[in-house]
Amino acid sequence: MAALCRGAARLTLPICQIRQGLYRGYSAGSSFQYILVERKGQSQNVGFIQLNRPKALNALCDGLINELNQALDSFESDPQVGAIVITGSEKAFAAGADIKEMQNRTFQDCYGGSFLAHWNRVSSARKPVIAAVNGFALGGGCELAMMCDIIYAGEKAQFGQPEILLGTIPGAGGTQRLTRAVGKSLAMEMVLTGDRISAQEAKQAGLVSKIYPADKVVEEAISCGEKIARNSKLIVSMAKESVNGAFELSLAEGNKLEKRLFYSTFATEDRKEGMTAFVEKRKANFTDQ
Ligand code: CO8
Repeated sequence: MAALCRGAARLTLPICQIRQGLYRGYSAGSSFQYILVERKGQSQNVGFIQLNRPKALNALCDGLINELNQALDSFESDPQVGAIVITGSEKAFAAGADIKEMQNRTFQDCYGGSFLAHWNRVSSARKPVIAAVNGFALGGGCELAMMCDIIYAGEKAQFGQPEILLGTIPGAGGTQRLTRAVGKSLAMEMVLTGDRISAQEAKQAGLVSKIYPADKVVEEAISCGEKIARNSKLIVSMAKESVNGAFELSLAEGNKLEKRLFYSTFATEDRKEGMTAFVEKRKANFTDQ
């Protein structure tokens, strides 16, 4: 399937090096074709994934998604990494699922083969994931950004769900996450017309949390990742789980989940350390225990 993808650069990193946290640069003959992977930040504690299929505006072919999932698995199991940033290029975060790869699919292929069922790996990440979006975030690209926990946008970013113009509908959460993020009227308008919204409109509607000049978005996303990674990874995961509960549960159930997780923090060393450090007027030294 990966062979179907076109327009990828061949700068890659071996996954084993990512696991060991040993890499400092790119290495020949390594396993990634469609993404670039590094650890960033002063303490090398932010996992960084750059979609790198420039000729196809980072269209999300099957091979790219497989690599993205592998990189996420590696960062999730790397104890040094406390947050992950996903970005694209200045022209495109991602212009959607690969239309050329989908063009000749039949219903039987899709349904029988659970087509693109592995697309939602980002949404099951336990570590926080920040999307740094420049340029087009369309269709599956917008859906990918919305699977992340925080979206930072460049001033010229554009978000859209143009599937309707292709005779189909969003299939990776677009109708659901967009509606929760921006409300029914704007989501309907975007999904039914295929019209895009600007970064400024996306910010106003609550889809993105911050806008920066295009050349600053990635560094700001990394800096946000570093800020998160300075906290206890254990407690950060609990906080993330609790916020995500708001999308799945009733208010009463969500509040119960929050309370259980809040109580659970009292079983951790990091909660003790955090409060002791405050009382002793010093900086907390979290150990993720
Ligand atoms: N798939 C494949 N190739 C693409 C895609 C894409 N989504 N988008 C751009 N490309 C390719 C173009 O074909 C072109 O390649 P080539 O040079 O070989 O012809 C190259 O990228 C550059 O594109 P353009 O020449 O079109 O560049 P422009 O700057 O003129 O236009 C646009 C940029 C506006 C982004 C335009 O390329 C465009 O409209 N792209 C398609 C956007 C789109 O419709 N996205 C939605 C795709 S469907 C989808 O995402 C469904 C997800 C469902 C997930 C289901 C999971 C279960």
